[in-house]
Amino acid sequence: MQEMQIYARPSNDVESLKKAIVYKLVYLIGRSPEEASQRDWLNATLFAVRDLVTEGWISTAKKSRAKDTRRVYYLSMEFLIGRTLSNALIAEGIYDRAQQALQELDIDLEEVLAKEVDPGLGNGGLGRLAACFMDSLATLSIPSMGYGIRYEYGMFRQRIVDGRQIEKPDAWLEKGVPWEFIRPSKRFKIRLGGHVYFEGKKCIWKNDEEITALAYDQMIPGFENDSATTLRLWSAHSGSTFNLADFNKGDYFRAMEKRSSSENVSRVLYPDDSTEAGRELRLRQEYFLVSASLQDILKRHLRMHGTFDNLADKVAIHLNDTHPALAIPELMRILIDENGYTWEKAWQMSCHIFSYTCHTLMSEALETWPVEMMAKILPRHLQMIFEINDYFLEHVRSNVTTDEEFIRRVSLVEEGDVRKVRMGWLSVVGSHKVNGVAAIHSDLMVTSTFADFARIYPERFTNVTNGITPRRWIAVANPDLSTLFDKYIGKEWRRDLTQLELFKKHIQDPEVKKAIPAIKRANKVRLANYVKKELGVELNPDALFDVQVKRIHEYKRQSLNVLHIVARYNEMLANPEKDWTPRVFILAGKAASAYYVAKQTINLINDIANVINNDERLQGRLKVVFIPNYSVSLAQIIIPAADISEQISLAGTEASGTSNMKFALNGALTIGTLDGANVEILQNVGEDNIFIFGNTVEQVEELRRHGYRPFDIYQSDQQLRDVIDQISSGYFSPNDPNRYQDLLLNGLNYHDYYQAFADFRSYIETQKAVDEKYKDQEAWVNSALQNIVNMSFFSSDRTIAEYAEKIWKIKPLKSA
Ligand code: 475
Repeated sequence: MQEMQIYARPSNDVESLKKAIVYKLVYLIGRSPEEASQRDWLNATLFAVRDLVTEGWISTAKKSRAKDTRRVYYLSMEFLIGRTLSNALIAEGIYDRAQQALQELDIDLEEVLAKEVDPGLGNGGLGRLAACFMDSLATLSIPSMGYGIRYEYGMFRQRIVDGRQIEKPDAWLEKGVPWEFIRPSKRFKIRLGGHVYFEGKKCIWKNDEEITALAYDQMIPGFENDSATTLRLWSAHSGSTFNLADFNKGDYFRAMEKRSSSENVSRVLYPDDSTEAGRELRLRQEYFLVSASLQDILKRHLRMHGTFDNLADKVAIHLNDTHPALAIPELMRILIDENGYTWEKAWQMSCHIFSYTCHTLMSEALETWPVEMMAKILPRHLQMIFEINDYFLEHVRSNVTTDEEFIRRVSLVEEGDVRKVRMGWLSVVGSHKVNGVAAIHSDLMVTSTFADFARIYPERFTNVTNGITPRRWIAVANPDLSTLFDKYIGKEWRRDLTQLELFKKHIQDPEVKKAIPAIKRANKVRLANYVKKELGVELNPDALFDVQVKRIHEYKRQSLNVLHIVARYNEMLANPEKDWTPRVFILAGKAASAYYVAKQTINLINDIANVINNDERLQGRLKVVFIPNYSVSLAQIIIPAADISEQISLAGTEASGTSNMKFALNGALTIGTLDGANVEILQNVGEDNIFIFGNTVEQVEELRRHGYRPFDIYQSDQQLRDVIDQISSGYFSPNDPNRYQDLLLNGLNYHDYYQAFADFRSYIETQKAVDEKYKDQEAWVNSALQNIVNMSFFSSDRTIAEYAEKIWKIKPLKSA
């Protein structure tokens, strides 16, 4: 059929935008401008801007089909994409025009932007990384697609009541999502349960449950490149399918009743960061994502090629951690059972197709599934995993070692009271590349978690250091800094962060040296206003803003931060006349709902804040705030306002960290351990521009080997002892003096698994160096500038270019 171009790209001048917005308001939303609410204006603007992106999106897909090059599918249980409108306006290069269009309609763009829901479809770093990656895939025009789950309820909303975390459901869909496209024709049946039997050599899986997966698409616009990639999120639908077993038994009513329960599979995001409870619903969710995505990928491939013979040439599938690792046995099953491929051929294709990123080193975070549970839900997949295991162990025995201890360790099935499938092992065995997310993490990966596998497959392991998108984390979050860059080096840094090299020429320019602290101060005022409005606490924008924002977890050591705050409080009271650098400590983050210690930590921070903020002897020189409900949109306000970025995890525990990069790029100085990407930040900014403290990985291990005794440190360090005694005596919780006994005595004094006491002294001393440096504003601004201009390595565009070249073997689509 001859191609018809019967649609025209809408114009994006101010006048056209204005018309388009009003048109959407009236004809799509059904409101007149006079009666429209802010949300109506937001939605009208979103619809109008969506139109601008759509044409480039359609033509990107067309181009990609025509070129027929390899494409990458990024499978992730989480995508924390953040608000879409501001990002889209910047990608389309029409922020100012949209602002003016709305202004002419008497509407304030900033106010409208703040109305957008921030979909919380992720827990933390892993989910946000996936979102930065989508942005970079689009900007680099890499043939790609993201697949995830459209959870009805995302990450819980966090409220703080009497200092404690309360979780509230996040019903983000209720207000409508104008940015998405529902795809009623993209629906797939997801089969679950039942049993397996053989007909001759052919294996048949007779399932007894069916769910329908329905696709919702979001465009991810590239930066001013007329192209966009797709994020396809699956929603569970009972549709017209039923529990077949019940239906066949003639139990119509029960079959109907189960319809809504089958939709449970996409009901809610698991609010756990790094530790999984091994719950059945989670396993079903993982398979739901995998099965729907693979059916979609394979159908597309078959439509284009009519055969799967060349599947591995055309398809790369990336596993964002082990959560979608069932894709490996699922692809094997489809190729063998449904398409008659031999085991060897299917395995060869599969290994070529899959690659896997590991995001953690903590052994408790490595996913395993009880064999029994898997047998019930995915009987054929379990069988396939056993077959993969036999094949793999045979390979090990004949090529590596016959040591049975070794074999037992690397087996995909953990033996014991409860036999379990090890998803990390499965991911390594079934992928051609496995990467860690920062240099130190990738090194540790091959010497600890995957040491045995590194012996079996030495060429398989590699590093790709994480990155962040400069579009959202500078252009959207820090408009004043963007304007400064634009003035000196033009606009291209948004697409190519190495352009910051050009800015190096200007860092001695007196105007730049004046602009940097002025921009920082304005961002601090913006945050202070937010805090005043939300918490009623007054912050002094001339104080040093010291920020730790991330999930609350013992290994991230918010507790160490707390120890320092209390130590400082005591010192200030003891020496009130001293020339104290005024400080504001800002913390935010969610605790997994069942994570007692993390919740206690939040309570403690709030209790301490309450005492300190009301202690007039401090003369306002010390403030502590815990900002509730940390999210992408809050990060956009908090991070550009930071002077100090707290990255204080125990060395060897934080795989990479990504907020560390966002802070530094926005001109904060890091106080951090030699952990995760901090190590590479140090290499890039130089040791004069970062505050490194604490034990190294080697020292941490040495302490563990020789019996770490936190109580000895407590006894020998008077300042630490005072702090601990003060907290445990109920100084900060007078109505409940024993509140922190558990946390302190059992948690820290006797175990202190994450060695906060061991790093306490060095942390305190380093914090003093921070104070001193802040007094010398010129030195501080110089260091801030060194941080900013040396961050280009940490652009997610660099990260994605590395994945594309080293792992996926995919080239960008050249614009035609
Ligand atoms: C690391 N989330 C960061 C970041 O690579 C790293 C785990 C289980 C279930 C649900 N979510 C998770 C994570 O493991 C996670 O967010 N990991 C983080 O990935 C990106 O920068 O160091 O902790």
